[in-house]
Amino acid sequence: MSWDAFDHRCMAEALRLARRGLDGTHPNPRVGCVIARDGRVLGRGWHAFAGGPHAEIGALEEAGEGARGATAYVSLEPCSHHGRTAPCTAALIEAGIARVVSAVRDPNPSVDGDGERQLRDAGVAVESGLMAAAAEALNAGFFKRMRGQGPWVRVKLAQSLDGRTALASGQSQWITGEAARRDVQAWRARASAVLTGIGTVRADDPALNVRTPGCRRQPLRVIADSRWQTPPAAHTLSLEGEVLIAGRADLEAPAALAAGPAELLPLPARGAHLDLRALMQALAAREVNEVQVEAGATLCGALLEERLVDEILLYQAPLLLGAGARDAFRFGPLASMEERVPLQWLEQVRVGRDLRLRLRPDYGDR
Ligand code: AOF
Ligand code: ZN
Repeated sequence: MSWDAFDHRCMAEALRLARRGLDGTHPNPRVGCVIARDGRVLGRGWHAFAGGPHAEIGALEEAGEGARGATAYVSLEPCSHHGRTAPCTAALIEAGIARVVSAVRDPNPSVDGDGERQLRDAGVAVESGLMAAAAEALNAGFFKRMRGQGPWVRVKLAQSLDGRTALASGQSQWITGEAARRDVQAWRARASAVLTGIGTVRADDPALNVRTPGCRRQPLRVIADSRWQTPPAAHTLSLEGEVLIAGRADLEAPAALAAGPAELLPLPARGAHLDLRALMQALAAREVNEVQVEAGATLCGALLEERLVDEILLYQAPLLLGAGARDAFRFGPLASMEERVPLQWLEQVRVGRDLRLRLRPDYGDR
């Protein structure tokens, strides 16, 4: 398939529109749509929240009669099923769209190529694959979950230049500056769930909610708490939004916790801890696309060892914390350099006085 510069511009615009749904569409993907004809954009749309209209519908509405004979650029294959809303394929056909260019096939088993098929059967020219990598990266969690591989796990860290995340006392406020802390809120907001460990709950009593103005959805807050030790008075339990406490099924949760606002999730044990794969499966079953982990070295290290980490969101502060301060990941010790965990750089940007580094563990087939 060959696409010209205008095709690329339109798809880039559809992807920009899709990003407007970054923190709103859970559990749906972020999708954008541009309708254009003769080198002119006639309609723009995006999916804002689950249950709301799909991207194509808004763009068709804006284009009106202009949609007849036009091209629709969609950052995801148009849906062909009746979900919370009617199929977009029917709306595109009805409006007289002549050509659909989509970035990537919808991995949802209820669509998965059926959208393209329906459009073709109705005589619409269908092209797929334009800017596919960018479209998939925007919905990495949705794609991973729909492929049955669980949610996308992003570990957020704030560390000193010597790789420390807190003093030995646990004191960690603040390693990074205000701009970085605001940025963390934005990444939290786009996650379906925020995961922490009981160690962090006991040491920091974190809120774990999203406090950006205008925030419409609180991610599910999850506490990995093998022994059901979450204090019933923990701050996060008193805030708006759902809380899930995951503990060992072979241990009984105290009555005070069971009577509280949090839902309890008993899981199989793995040694003295939780089976973290079972936890991720349980989250995927709740339609969690992206999990943001904000935890201490024990949980982060265990996730890394289980090869469950998809991405590290690292805020690197220009300061040193010295001997005895806490590590970011507790695992190992490694017997040889063969066992080291290689990471790939995804991004490096300055955020205020700190650096934001995004990395992806490259587990290879070690
Ligand atoms: C599109 N355009 O903008 C989106 C799509 O329950 P529903 O009706 O909202 O459908 C959700 C499914 O539709 C979702 O799992 C994904 O397969 C697709 N999302 N499709 O054509 C959109 N958001
Ligand atoms: Zn749709």
